Amino acid sequence: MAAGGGALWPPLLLLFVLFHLGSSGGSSESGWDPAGYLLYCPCMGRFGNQADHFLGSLAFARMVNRTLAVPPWIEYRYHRPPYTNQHVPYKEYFKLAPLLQYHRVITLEEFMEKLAPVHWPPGKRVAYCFEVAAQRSIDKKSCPMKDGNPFGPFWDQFAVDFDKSELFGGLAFSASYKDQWIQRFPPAEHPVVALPGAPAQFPVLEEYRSLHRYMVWSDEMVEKGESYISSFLVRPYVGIHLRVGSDWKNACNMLNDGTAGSHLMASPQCVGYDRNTATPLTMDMCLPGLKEIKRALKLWVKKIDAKAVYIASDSEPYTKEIQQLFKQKPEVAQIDLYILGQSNHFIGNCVSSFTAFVKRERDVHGRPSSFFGMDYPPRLRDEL
Ligand SMILES: Nc1nc2c(ncn2[C@@H]2O[C@H](COP(=O)(O)OP(=O)(O)OP(=O)(O)O)[C@@H](O)[C@H]2O)c(=O)[nH]1
Ligand SMILES: *[C@@H]1O[C@H](CO)[C@@H](O)[C@H](O)[C@H]1NC(C)=O
Repeated sequence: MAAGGGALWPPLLLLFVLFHLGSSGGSSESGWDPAGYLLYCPCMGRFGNQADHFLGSLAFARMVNRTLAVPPWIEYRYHRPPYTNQHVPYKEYFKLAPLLQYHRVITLEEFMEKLAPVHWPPGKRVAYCFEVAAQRSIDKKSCPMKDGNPFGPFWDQFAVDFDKSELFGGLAFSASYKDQWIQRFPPAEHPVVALPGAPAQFPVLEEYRSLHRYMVWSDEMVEKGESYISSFLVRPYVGIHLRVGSDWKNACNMLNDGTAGSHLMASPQCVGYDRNTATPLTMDMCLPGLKEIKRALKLWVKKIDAKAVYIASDSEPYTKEIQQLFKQKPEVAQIDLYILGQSNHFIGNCVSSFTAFVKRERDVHGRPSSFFGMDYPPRLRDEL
């Protein structure tokens, strides 16, 4: 008897453990979330833009209580191999686990691999978009999910085609529409909402900036970044972001013809989010000249008694004029972001969302930043 009972126990225990894992529901990687999923393509802009959109999308997913399928980053590699779009898994740069402290997420890769075959099979893939977006299609009723680049290649990497479209109007992604979203798309009838773009605004809203605290660098990135810092830099060091390439000059020219106002791309981060009280956006804040770069650099090097300067740049125009302390340049832009984030003082470009990534990360950790053309930026609402 005793022996028989003993033999019974382990399988029962095993069953219980399996059941327990299986029932963890939407909380993480296994099981199906009855509250539904949210999928989107980070189809606008490069990394800085995609990161802004990611934070807004994370907030939106929580608002409508759907698990967010975290998409890979789209990198445009036109000038070096493989000369096409690269899709870089979120986890290559950041940890997934910290996001779970804020809301339920799964990577899009894992969603496609483990959940889609059963719950979102071919034939049942519905696209969701604004009526106005569908107006551009031939029948005026289809969402432009795969029209052109990067849209087509993005869904093609997962061999996804869409079978039908669900159009909506009179809605926006902001918090005031929360109830309308939930009523319009209950998860029982709309388990997977797939959108052509991010359900978010650009630039990221002020109240969502602090969600950056959940974007934590992966161990590999920390290791690479730290080894770079210890090999080539001495603390304290000033990090600067020079956004001065030819594409940027064109963007900043909008300031000259007076059409831009104070809000141009990421500029709310330095002029303020309220258009009525925003400080004027100057050319030095958008496209700092050599004189301004030298001035700001001198000021902060002296102030923090810096022993080194790290220059991250979209191009290399001032390398001869400004003495660089090392030659090797990291081949991954995100290493630049990491090193700028770790600097003792950071001087960024107010209008750039690449800078905005660094500024948010530093704000979250209480590290000081300034901008070219603005030595003492106003405090934003989410700052510590
Ligand atoms: N490595 C590196 N790349 C940079 C730097 N500045 C800009 N880039 C590249 O240029 C891209 C700029 O696009 P975003 O990241 O969206 O940032 P942005 O400055 O707002 O620029 P736009 O997208 O043109 O509005 C980045 O993603 C990088 O690929 C830099 O300092 N270092
Ligand atoms: C949100 O989704 C989770 C996971 O499916 C569920 O447990 C919870 O009850 C939902 N909350 C609301 C308010 O619907």
